[in-house]
Amino acid sequence: PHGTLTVCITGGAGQISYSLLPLIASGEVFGHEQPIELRLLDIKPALEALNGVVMELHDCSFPLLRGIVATDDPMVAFRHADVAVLAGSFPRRPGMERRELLAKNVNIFKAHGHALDQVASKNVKIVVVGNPSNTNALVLSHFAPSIPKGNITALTRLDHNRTVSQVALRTGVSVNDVDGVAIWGNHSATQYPDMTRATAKGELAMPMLGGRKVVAEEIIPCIQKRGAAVLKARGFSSAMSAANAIGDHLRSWLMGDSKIVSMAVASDGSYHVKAGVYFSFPVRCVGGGEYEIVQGIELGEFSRKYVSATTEELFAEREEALSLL
Ligand code: NAX
Repeated sequence: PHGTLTVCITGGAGQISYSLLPLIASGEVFGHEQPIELRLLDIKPALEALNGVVMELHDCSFPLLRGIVATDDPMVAFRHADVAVLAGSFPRRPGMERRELLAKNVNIFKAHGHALDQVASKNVKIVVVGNPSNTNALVLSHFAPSIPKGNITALTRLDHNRTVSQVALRTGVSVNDVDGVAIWGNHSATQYPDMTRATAKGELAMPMLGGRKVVAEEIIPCIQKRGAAVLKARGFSSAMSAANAIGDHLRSWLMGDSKIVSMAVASDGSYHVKAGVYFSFPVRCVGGGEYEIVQGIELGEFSRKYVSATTEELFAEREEALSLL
């Protein structure tokens, strides 16, 4: 028999949460036997909207949903949390400087890190979604010293899924038949969607994709700028696909995955990325919240220049964030 899993979502009244909640509460993420208690955190001005979300959750009458707490107090929201999805963050306003945005988010992730450190389960599994997600994860871990760094991740599964999908569309196979893609580095425009070892139905995909020139000039920029393209088309940033990716990330991480996936995790010197940042790597998830960074991949010259650019950006973001603490 399963005990109840306490799942906390910050930015509970936001659009990603709205798409994620039915996946979690219906059993799609943690399995159809796993009872769930939800904790929804948002800020005071959003509490009325959050209450509407709670009403709708009740109206869904999900059999696995054993309780809902909606609050603006992180100490209440994170109490005994087993899983925390951190989507609550300060949005970029027109004309806002990057540093100003970073400063707002440093404060949020400082407060949330502190609260998680105090009241969450020591085994809590955390996925940071709010941007800049890798650096927010770093700030969080700094203020949550009692939570193992390996329990903190940032989301790059959306970028990974976008890459899988582009390879499938462009080689004419189904997404199930694509393997071997990876996202390296920051969840930003410097991310490196790596297709050099991708296979479509077991065959190397690069030639079918049109070779290095097409990959470099067309496909990589398409994935790097996909978020902006969705925002431009929809008038809102990606939410359905982001929620779907969060579900995939948590399912792979907690239940295991036969395929290699991408997650931003604490760097440990693998691939010359020194410890000190949250960096997306290809990882193998064996289940139960354990992962290992896949070792031994030969990064050719083509890949190395992308990996160094995104590494440099992450260490620069790290410096900037640390200067704001
Ligand atoms: P929304 O603006 O719809 O929702 C954000 C919610 O967070 C709002 O309800 C807001 O009131 C709340 N919030 C703000 N400060 C808070 C605080 N201190 N504590 C708790 N809640 C707080 O954004 P949404 O579209 O849901 O996106 C959420 C975040 O995900 C954004 O930062 C966005 O940039 C980021 N994304 C990250 C992605 C990734 O792959 N890592 C992809 C999707 C998305 O762009």
